[in-house]
Amino acid sequence: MHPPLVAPEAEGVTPEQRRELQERRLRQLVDRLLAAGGLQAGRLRESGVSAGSDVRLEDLHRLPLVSKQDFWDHYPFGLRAAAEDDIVCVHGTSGTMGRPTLVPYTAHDIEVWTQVMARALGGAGVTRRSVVHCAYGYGLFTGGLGVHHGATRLGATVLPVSSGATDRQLRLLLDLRPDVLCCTPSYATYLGEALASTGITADQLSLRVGLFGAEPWTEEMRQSIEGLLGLRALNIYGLTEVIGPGVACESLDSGGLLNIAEDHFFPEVVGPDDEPLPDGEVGELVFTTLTKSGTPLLRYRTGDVASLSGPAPGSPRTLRRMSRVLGRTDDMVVIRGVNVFPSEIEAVLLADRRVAPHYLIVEDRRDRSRPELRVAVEPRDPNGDTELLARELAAALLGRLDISCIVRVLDHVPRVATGKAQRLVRWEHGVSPLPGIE
Ligand code: DLL
Repeated sequence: MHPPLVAPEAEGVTPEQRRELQERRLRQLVDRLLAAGGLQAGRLRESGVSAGSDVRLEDLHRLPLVSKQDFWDHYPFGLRAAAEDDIVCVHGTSGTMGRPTLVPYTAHDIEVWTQVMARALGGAGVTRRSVVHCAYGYGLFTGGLGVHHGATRLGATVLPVSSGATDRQLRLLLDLRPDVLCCTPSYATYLGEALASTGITADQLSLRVGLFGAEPWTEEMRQSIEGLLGLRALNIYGLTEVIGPGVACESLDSGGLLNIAEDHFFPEVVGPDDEPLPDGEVGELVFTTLTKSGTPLLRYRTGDVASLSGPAPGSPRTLRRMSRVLGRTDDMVVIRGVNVFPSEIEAVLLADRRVAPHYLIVEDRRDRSRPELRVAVEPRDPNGDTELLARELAAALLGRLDISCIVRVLDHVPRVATGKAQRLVRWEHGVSPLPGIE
């Protein structure tokens, strides 16, 4: 089933037509950056570019990169390229390291964001008849308002519930019968379990589809959420620096990969030496914001690890696609020489039906000469054989990751009711981050 395109002139053109548009937009972007002066203009000039006409799409990989560190070094608004009077709002993220990254938007940027979010929702089958329960946080975080902009553009009814107050969320899910749910995958799990604990089953709800993102999740988590809530769970990706949610999103017909809004956000994947990687190879995602004006970015390195692919065969959507985010370049844990992504651990844990979808990974570096990975899980059945479960999970982790982990089965692993789930903590000294994990 192919949900209709919201913007056929953008989503459905031939790759050649799109490439022409991308190149034209890239040249305009370079001219905008050069005219604005500042950090990116300086780097462009240093690399020998003095006008947009110097640049071709196929040479993009030779141009300088920009990173989160550049946002921090030029805090708060050093990467702004538009006049102050043209800024209409600011969004931000606490980021993975707890430091804020602030991004000023122009009215034009909000329009781009609204369009790409309308496309993302449309690909999930959302129409003007839909009721969208939006439980992403509203505020500096882009989740709530991003979904809101896109859903209103489609003419759907939005319930701007924001995050938290779970009892009220359940009430609204039952009384207002939304067919679309948007929130983080960890909050979807939390909502699903809260429902189950009140004796309500998924078939008493009217949910049909959910757009879940803002944090890493796995195929196993998808199955768990689909079972808990009785809907089709799709993955939506984005980041504040680039625009917010809507940079890429699965559609009902995208074959498990995420369609990239590549007419606005040109994707690349680079390897450890920043060399460009071909489709299918896993590396760091880099985006160029072809049309943004408030904080345009040439080759922004996201820190997110994924691979690129061509368009979904047989789909009217001709956009290139990306895999789900497999990890971050900066949350990759290197334990005794082995690179481990938390998502791989999640896949092993949630593949075991005895494990509830709540866990915490502790990177224990108290003894620097012998770092350990400790994994706390919660059993679905508190009366099951927890020792056997711990042993079997440790064996499965060893089989998949090639390193030994210490698995602890605990009565309760803390849940996330607001914000993004933090599933990896580092323990270098002091008290244990979770009693029972020692
Ligand atoms: O999380 C934007 C967003 C809101 C995306 C709602 C999807 C839904 P930031 O707060 O700036 O923006 O965080 C961006 O979150 O670099 C990824 O590391 C991570 N992330 C976002 N979506 C996904 C996803 C929003 N679907 C950072 N899978 C990104 C894995 C994701 N990680």
